[in-house]
Amino acid sequence: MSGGSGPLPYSMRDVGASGAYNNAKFRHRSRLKMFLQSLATNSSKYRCGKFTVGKFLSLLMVSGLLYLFLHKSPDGFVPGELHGKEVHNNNVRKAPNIRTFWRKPPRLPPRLPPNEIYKNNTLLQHSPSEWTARQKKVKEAFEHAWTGYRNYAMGYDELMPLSHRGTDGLGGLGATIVDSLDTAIIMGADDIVSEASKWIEENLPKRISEKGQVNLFETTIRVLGGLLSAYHLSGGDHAGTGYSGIPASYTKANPERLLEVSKDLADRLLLAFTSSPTAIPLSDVILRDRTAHAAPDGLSSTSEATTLQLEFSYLSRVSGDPKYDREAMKVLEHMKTLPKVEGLVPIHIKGNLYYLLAFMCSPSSGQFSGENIRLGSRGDSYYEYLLKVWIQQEEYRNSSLKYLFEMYTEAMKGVKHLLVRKTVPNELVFVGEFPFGRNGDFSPKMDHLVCFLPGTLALGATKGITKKKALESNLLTDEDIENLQLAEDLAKTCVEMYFVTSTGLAPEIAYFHIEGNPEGGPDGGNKSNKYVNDIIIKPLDRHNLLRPETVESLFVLHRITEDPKYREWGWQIFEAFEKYTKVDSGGYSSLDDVTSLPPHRRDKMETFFLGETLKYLYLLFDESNTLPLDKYVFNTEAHPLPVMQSVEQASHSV
Ligand code: DMJ
Repeated sequence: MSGGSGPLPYSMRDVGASGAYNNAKFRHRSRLKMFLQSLATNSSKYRCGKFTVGKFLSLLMVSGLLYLFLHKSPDGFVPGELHGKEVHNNNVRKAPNIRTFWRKPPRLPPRLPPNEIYKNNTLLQHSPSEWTARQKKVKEAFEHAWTGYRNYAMGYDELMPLSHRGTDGLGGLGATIVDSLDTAIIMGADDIVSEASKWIEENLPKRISEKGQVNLFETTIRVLGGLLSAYHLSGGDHAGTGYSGIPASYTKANPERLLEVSKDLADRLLLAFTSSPTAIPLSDVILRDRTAHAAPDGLSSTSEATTLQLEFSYLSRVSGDPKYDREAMKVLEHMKTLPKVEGLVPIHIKGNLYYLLAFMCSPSSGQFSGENIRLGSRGDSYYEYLLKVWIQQEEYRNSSLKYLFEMYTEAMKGVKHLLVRKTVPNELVFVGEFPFGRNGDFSPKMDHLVCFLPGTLALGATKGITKKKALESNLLTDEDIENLQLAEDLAKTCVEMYFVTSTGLAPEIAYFHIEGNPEGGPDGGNKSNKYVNDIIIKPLDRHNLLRPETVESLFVLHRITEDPKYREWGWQIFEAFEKYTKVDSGGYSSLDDVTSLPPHRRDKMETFFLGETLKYLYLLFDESNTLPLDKYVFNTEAHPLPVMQSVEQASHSV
């Protein structure tokens, strides 16, 4: 497959009249062959005996070619493999000399940016069976990741793939196992389903009753979300095969046990809500003590407090107990009342500690703290859940939950008005930050975490159906179309954050060159990428944690627009993960620096690589619309939960 990005066509002459690229024009010309050919031609002329002006010129040309052949080019192309692209070595720049005039420009294959590859190169239209073969590769990667975890870290939260150990960074609930279970069910990785569900049944209840401190948000999205999704996919809340499209023959888990464990866990987590004097839950729970605590600084992350509702609401639905939904939804109702900046919110909320300290003089607990506005860490999934909670509860979309869609819509207007900018020189669209509020300076910084936004914007535009169907049914407003366009533009920027680096993997954070901003900085190392001067990657931001957000958005955009370029991009990213993060003995590692080759590895495989990244890649290459987006919402950890229809609607569809 062709490389995903690179410089524009070598010259306009390389573009045919039809606008299509003719690859035959770019066959590599060997200098040696050219020299021998010209020597042969000229030597036959010498045999004629006469020394003419023409012969003199030929001799000159031969000498020139000989000179070129024998001297190494100081600054020419250095062919090398980089995601199927050549590397243009710009490191050494010398003043032009005579050789510059003699040397023909190299005739290399055109390296086109992804869009143009899609438009002009029919070779990229892979057949359904090729996509199924690629999907199988993703399943093999998942099995490889699991094998490493099972062999060296079974029962721990995460695998340290280089030192062959496990680590409990998430409270010791075997987070990788629970995060992986629904992915294994979706992929039909039957042995893993059996191993994971056996471990959950035999060990998780005890762990939940004995373990200490866990973070409310992380435990909800990874563990509770994972249990509930596996419960649903195992037929817990529906008879027959349901809407998921997962073959009945695939191994499932025991739904009753999963629901029991979910309730026990959620009952303990619920204390974070009920112990708080405000609508904002405390950030941590001590599981064995059934107590909850605020973070030491008393601040809650906005995204953490507001990214709990899909899970708790679904649990209320399937358990018949409204308390989970009631407590979790109080947070969003409270958020509705807070002052915002064009729908945008600061990333911290004052929590319990502030409340206690300021009990007598300030009613401000539960209010925002500071003015830092961003859609990256601590802000991201607030915006995601405004939309997804509204989508999930179909029966209340036009009534009691309408406010959520209104908050989402206002926020996206705010994003477009305040945060969206374009880079120089190549006009990449990105979402920046206001670290000191909207009256402070704009920062052209974007976390990789922001790459969830293209998927969310696309979902918000069509509500999960295809763009084609939405247009045919006249369902798209001008704003929906605008949001869909922004989604596509941002997705391109997110993939360029990968393609611009030496490894083809994105850094944790990127900065962007904008007009009038003197801030410069190092690039990603792939000099052949068109956007190498648009994207800055600072030394401390060069790590990659195997994060899912970009492939998540590619999956959603592919489902909604049906544009095959999203799959091509996803495949390139998958190949880069395979090349640079796969550990032979099992598992995948994070990287310290995506801009250097070979990249230094970091001894950690995050649970979301199995829970999210590989799941989204698998579904991106899926040929059969498994887990349709108008029937499922994926929680922020990629655990699919069903859209909850009214009881009446549900009984019609059984
Ligand atoms: C995941 O745990 C979730 O997607 C969360 O919302 C953000 N960060 C990680 C993955 O990057």
